[in-house]
Amino acid sequence: MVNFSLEGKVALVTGASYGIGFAIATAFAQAGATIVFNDIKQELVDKGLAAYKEKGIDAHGYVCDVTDEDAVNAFVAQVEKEVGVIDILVNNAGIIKRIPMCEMSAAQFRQVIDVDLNAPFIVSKAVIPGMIKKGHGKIINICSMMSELGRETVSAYAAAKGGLKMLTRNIASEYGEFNIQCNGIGPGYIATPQTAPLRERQADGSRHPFDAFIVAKTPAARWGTPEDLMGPAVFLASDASDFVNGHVLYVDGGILAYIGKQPK
Ligand code: NAP
Ligand code: GCO
Repeated sequence: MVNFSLEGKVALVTGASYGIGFAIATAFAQAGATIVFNDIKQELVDKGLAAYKEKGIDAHGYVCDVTDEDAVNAFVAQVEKEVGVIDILVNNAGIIKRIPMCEMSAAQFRQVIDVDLNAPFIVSKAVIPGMIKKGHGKIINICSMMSELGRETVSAYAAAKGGLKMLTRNIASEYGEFNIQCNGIGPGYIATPQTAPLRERQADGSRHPFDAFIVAKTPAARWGTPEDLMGPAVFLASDASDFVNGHVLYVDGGILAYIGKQPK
């Protein structure tokens, strides 16, 4: 029988106090996994712990900045001691800066690359040795439409998420022989705090032009929700996807398949 169960598995989802990470971790818990998450600030970890508790999930929350290699190594060692060796990693923590490229400083560009690309490298390399010892592992990198497409103001984010797609393929290539599968999820436009500025109502009550643009660009004719990512994430974390490796699963309501609305 096809096996989507995560019973007995330890799953680390980074930056999962709220938003997409929270929904993915919730789905993993519902499928039987023990949840570990981190965030940069204690207050966010506390908020996350309360939100998981409300859903009946006994999650383990830690403070850790995923860009800090020493802190990540210490965090993963602590999780292995206190909770167990990690079977599933979701590199979810991410930031975006919407700044026209010629106005963006190199420091701002580096900061986005640091969180969205360097950190998945740092966290993956911290958990892979444990996965090799266990004889299996699943790594899911949260990519983006911007792993494939560009647009005004998101040069650093697109460079990072494009790089993350290739890091995904490389981890699959390098560690597939150890029964580790590394895949990406490319969410479409999802209603979370990260995209809130793109959905703000205008002073006259009308839709933000970008909001209207995305709804028109999406065959599903709506923004995605974090819950839309739950099923795909459970699939990629479970034994059901054991021969899926180095793939990016776009969960975008059809955006990438669509040329756009024809003019009337
Ligand atoms: P979000 O609401 O902004 O949540 C991101 C989380 O990552 C926050 O909890 C944030 O904490 C945490 N984080 C940021 N930097 C961190 C660091 N250095 N160390 C640890 N945690 C850190 O974002 P989201 O929309 O749920 O997005 C989650 C992931 O999906 C991101 O990688 C994003 O790029 C990607 N994504 C989002 C969309 C979308 O439409 N929303 C689409 C495609 C891909 P703070 O609150 O403290 O910053
Ligand atoms: C933007 C958005 C996107 C999304 C997402 C798309 O400004 O264009 O924030 O980049 O968050 O990553 O998949």
